[in-house]
Amino acid sequence: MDRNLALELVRVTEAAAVACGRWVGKGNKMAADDAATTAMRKTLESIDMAGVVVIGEGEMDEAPMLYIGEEVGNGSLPQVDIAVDPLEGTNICAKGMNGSITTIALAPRGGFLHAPDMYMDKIVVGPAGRGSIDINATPSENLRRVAEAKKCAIEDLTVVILDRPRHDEMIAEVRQAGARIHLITDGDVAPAIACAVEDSGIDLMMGIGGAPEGVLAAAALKCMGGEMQGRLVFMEEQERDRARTMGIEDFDKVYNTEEMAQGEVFFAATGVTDGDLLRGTRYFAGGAVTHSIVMRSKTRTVRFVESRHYFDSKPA
Ligand code: VTB
Repeated sequence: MDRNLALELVRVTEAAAVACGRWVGKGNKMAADDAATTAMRKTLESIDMAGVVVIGEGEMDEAPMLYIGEEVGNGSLPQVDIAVDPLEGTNICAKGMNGSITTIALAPRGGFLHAPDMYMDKIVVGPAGRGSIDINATPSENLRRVAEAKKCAIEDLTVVILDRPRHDEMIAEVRQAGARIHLITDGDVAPAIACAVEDSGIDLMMGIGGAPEGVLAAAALKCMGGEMQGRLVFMEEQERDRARTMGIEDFDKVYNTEEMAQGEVFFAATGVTDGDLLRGTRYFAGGAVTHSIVMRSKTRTVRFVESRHYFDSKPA
């Protein structure tokens, strides 16, 4: 695939961030999400690809845009699958808190796990911890192994966990083991990626979050040489039926990074509000500054891109 697709994708996440960044702190998560989705869809139109959304805003009847099955791009080759979360962390954005991003990933047709909109148990480490995690082991055992792999003390590790009652036991165990914790209110894609950035200050992410978000994180981690394991968490029978229709047969399967994102994968994300991974979008008279990460798995070059957008010389 043409490597310049990476630059096309970062244009998409930048446009979404500049659009939804206007809604930061305004208490209206729907409007923020809508702004990001509209901008993303518009920017996608001109890209040379025949894309199909496989991770998106929902089904056609529940999402007006970027729904699962929607065709994006100008229809020319290559044939690709698209995973999007136009605004990951809508609540964070609406409250003006840390950690919201706009994000998109691309794989050859059939490359992404078609994860239903349900929960996934996840564990993530960066390249230095690769091969040392096991989602079936206890949190303390995982911490012990990652500390060994990273040649540091457990006390030196920082783990990101979504602040939810379902994680109370895990949080207690991680504290008992001696690691530092960064609790987040929402948005587990950016911190998963931060695990693979050497100096981000984040070493692991653990716990139950969204399955679609898991696939996006896996795409990014693949590009960075990190590792993720994920297992779907079924809360009700209906979800099993739904998973079946999406081609999932083994409900206990542990998916590794490669199984969630196969082939040559591209990934881009832009900060909406400040976070561990990216700075948020800032505005100045007549323009905005965005901070993004963009990469592809083939070469594993990780680019952080700061862009200055001047509104008077751009189409609306
Ligand atoms: C998860 C997480 C997301 O929403 O889906 C979470 O992966 C929802 O979890 O990043 P709860 O049902 O416990 O609220 C996000 O935080 C934001 O979309």
